[in-house]
Amino acid sequence: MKTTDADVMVLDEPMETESTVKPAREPRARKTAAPKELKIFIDGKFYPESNAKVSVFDHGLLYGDGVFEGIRFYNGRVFRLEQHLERLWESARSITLEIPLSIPQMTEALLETIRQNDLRDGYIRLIVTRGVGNLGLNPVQCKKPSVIIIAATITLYPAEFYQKGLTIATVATRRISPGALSPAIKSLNYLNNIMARIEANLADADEALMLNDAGYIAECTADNLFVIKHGQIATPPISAGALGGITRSVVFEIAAALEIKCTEKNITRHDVFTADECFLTGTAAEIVPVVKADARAIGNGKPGAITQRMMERYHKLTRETGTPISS
Ligand code: PXG
Repeated sequence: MKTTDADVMVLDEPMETESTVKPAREPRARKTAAPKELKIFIDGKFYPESNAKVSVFDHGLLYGDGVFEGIRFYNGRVFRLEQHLERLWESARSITLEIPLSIPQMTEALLETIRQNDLRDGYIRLIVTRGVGNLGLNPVQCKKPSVIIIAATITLYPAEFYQKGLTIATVATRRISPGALSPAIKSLNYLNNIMARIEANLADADEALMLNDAGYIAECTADNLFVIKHGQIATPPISAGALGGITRSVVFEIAAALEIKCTEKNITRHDVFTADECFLTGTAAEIVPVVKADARAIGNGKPGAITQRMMERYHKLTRETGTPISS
């Protein structure tokens, strides 16, 4: 792929990395090298991050009109890539957004983005926007969806979260109801979750517990919730407003392998308060124990034994399975 645009990197030539770091103001010169700029994939070309830009008329920006995935890669392999792409295509189909690449083309673009950035462990943000339109919200003017792929290193949750567990607080913001917008669509419009997240911050909790309009638990702002009682695991069904999380589905698999019963059922705050154990799942968080809900200790207030077994198994799976990055 060649191009005449000076700001664009071509796929088959090595890129010259520019530094965006301003000269140090301190009198002593810094010894550390300037951080390398990421190479971002936008519609078939790679751009240095300082020059990776989209139009202000893109409806992804104007209206949150688009879909995305957050994917992780570990030890040179992309974890559950097929499942993430399937969910992306389903989200896109649901909002009548036609992804301008085939699944094999998207797979290759994604793997190439990781290679271009010389990464073995990290996080991918894959975005498909409605594309450039006019200031009206009607997407009929948007002729060409844009595909953006960012591969970066990930800032992990502090180790303390996994060792000691985190706290959650029920928030007043309800998970958006399927009659308004299906919570199963991973769209670029995350204001519902962001409002809940703000409430959790204000309540000094690590995550927000979001209920649906009927008062049952849906999920947290970027994670699914599980409770364990008498050795059995339960999580809200998709119909309660939970996203069909990829990590959630891996938990079902691990539970089956460990012969632990794991069911989808409506869960209330009462079930959380009286659970023996509780944990959250998400691509970024992986499996993380919850030890307090609305300032009440869950179980003995420490990460539970089944949760810890699930965490170990999940960790092993992420390091040993997945789509190899190298071609
Ligand atoms: N629920 C919601 C609403 C989510 O957005 C999950 C559950 C967990 O799904 P997975 O497939 O990751 O197990 C998500 C995850 C991030 C980030 O940067 C992740 C999500 C959304 C926003 C940010 O970690 N999605």
